[in-house]
Amino acid sequence: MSLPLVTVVGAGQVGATTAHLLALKGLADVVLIDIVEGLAEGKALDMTQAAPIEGWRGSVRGSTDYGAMAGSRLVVITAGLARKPGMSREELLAANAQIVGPIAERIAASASEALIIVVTNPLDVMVALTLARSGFDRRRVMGMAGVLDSARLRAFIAERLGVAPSEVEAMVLGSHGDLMVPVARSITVKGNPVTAQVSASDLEQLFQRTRDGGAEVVKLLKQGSAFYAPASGVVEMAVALLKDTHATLPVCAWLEGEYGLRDVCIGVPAQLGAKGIERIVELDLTPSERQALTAAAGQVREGIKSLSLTPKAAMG
Ligand code: A3D
Repeated sequence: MSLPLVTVVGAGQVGATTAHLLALKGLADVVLIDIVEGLAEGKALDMTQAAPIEGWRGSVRGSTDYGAMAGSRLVVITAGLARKPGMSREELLAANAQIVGPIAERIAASASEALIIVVTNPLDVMVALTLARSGFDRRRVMGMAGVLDSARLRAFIAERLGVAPSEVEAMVLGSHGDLMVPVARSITVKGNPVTAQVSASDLEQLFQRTRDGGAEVVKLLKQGSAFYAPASGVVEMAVALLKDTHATLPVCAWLEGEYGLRDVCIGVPAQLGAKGIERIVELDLTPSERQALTAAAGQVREGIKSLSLTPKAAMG
């Protein structure tokens, strides 16, 4: 049976780790693309030489040519800058829009049937930009952040309670970073509500550590930012899309009235399958969670406005 083709644009930390995981898990033939001459080719060659040891059967190719993505079932956008010290949110947004906008157009030209997962920050605005510039239907364009934020929270809760991380379930919605919205009632440990096992103040501390999860890694690394867990987050979404599992995961999606929000991209639970987002799942939120989601959407809307993406353009 042939494997689906997945292209990862950006062969940096997140992109290369994503390509490696996709190959290692036997999920896809992978094309890795980067503008830096030799970078994607070199990393792809290195991974290819691991295949006999690891026993995966897919191929990994590297290129500087966007045409190499032709025929992709899925394209993952990781190209762009991470926020550097002293760089404002607006500066990051403007710089990455210059990178992501043209890539979205190239995807529409070379892989017009593909689904797209965006990873580049600021995530929610980059998803809206990709939607606008690719002209794709909103079901086919989504962002990865909620899976990562949920995984961070699950890891911290598991550590606190001394249980396996896989025994903790959690759903984090909203915007990536400060404006994330953890849904306390969705959190279970071995199937039981976390609220029965962790006090409200301890839980709030774990939420705050999750909000600061990326910054905590950056502070330790001193250079660059998190990439192992982000790549795992992308691959969890890719499995649902490529294997048509109908899994419900928190993803950044364009809303048209769900959660009382429209014309904005924000993290919400969505059922994923071969056609992309099959359904946005509306959880019963508390008034404060709903308020936090609306506040996060407000900030994303400001970013969308700064790129002059009108709602109409954003839906292509
Ligand atoms: P890094 O290791 O710098 O890789 C970025 C790569 O993009 C580099 O190799 C560049 O050469 C390449 N690139 C730049 N412009 C282009 C282009 N036009 N076409 C192809 N390749 C290009 O960064 P990283 O991998 O650590 O992070 C990549 C992005 O993901 C950043 O914006 C991060 O902030 C973001 N990120 C988001 C999350 C989320 O959870 C949303 C997590 C981790 C990283």
